[in-house]
Amino acid sequence: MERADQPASLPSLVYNGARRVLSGNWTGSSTVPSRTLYPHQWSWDSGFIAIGLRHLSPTRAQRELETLLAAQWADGRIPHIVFNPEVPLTAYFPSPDFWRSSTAGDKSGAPEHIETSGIVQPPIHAPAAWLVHTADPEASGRAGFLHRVYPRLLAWQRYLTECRDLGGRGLASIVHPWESGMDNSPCWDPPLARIEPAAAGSFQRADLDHGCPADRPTDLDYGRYVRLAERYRDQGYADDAGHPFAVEDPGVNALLIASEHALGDIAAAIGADPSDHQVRAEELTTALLKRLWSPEEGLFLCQDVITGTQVRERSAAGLLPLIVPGLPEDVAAALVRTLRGTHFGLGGTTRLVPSYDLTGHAFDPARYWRGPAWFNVNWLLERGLRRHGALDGADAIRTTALKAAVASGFAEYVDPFTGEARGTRDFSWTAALALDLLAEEAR
Ligand code: 2M8
Repeated sequence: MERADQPASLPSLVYNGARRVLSGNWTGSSTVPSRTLYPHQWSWDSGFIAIGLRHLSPTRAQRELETLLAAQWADGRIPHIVFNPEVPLTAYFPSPDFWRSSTAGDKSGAPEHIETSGIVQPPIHAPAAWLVHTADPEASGRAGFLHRVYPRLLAWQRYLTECRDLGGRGLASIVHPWESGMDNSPCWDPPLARIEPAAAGSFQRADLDHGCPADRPTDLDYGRYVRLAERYRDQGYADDAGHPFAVEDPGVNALLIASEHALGDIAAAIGADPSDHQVRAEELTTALLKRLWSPEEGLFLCQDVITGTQVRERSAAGLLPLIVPGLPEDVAAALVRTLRGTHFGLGGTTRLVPSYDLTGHAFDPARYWRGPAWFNVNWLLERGLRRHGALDGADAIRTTALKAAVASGFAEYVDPFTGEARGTRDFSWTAALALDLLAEEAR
């Protein structure tokens, strides 16, 4: 028990701070990433949020995921944003009147009465659903949670593995940088350079009202993001009508494999046959290793599907396959060496793993996904290091992330060298994943 005259301990600062952030960002049916910068529901954010919320309220964590799944399209896609109709259109761009999902997306099965974006984000949802279930399996069983979400998660997995295998190589492609979740990564610079930007003045950014321009993407990149999204919308969000941007990203595909494993766990728990998921997980792992592993770099690299070339940039996405169960031990060991080496500096120059190569030509410790450390990426790597027995590395990330979360005011991201806060504060997944790391420490 802490005495009133003693400074609060780190666990209580994490627990109370995270609970405050998650309560403040709860809308009654889901959690916004940030009240200011991101005032709607985001897909992969909700997955990470549910993973942390399960420690406060497994029921609320179930609700978080089920609210998102209620906006799933008939073709299986889970949209990257579910819009709250009570939020003014000017609060976030691109707003629902840009995406026009219920009309432009009707042939692809967009919901009629909920407005969403038309692109997707990385598939963290099946692992999140499984972790939420394990927080209180009996209550989850009584509520029928896994029975309800399994068919939806299955349709989502099939959308990615079938409609998005644009290279025909057994991996999913992203068709917009935002689909990676690592929106402004230098990995997108070469494929984006081919896209004619939307005219400046044809759209009005809202992010600069809340974020520092030096930390956010440039206007030129924003113009290209807008052009790509407009084009996809104008083809009815169809995936068989051609894409000017199509990239196989190792982070997205690593989560796809983790999802197939989680679907196997869910299937077994509800009395369905998990063997199909096990076979698919192995097939995806084989394709990931064959297509994206670079033994010379000790890292997975993105593949530009349109040009058929490797994107020669080192990003944290290339480390994320560490979370894949059954990754060959020599590959896992090489990834751990890369994490600790000059490009990511873990345990040496950096406090948390940076989003991009410290020695890369585009490295910037402050700019969005071009160097800063993000808590979700570090949480995934903590899980991966632990899975592969690199316990000291996992413990170091966990301790540093907990301290940085509190010291930064639960920042969206931090400077990888100093831990200085960047982006918006009171950010939901930072709070949620800190809670999960705290629970890991207690275990
Ligand atoms: C950021 O992305 C949105 C677009 O989706 C934006 O910049 O406006 C990314 O960090 C993304 O990974 C995250 O899901 C989203 C909300 O937190 O913000």
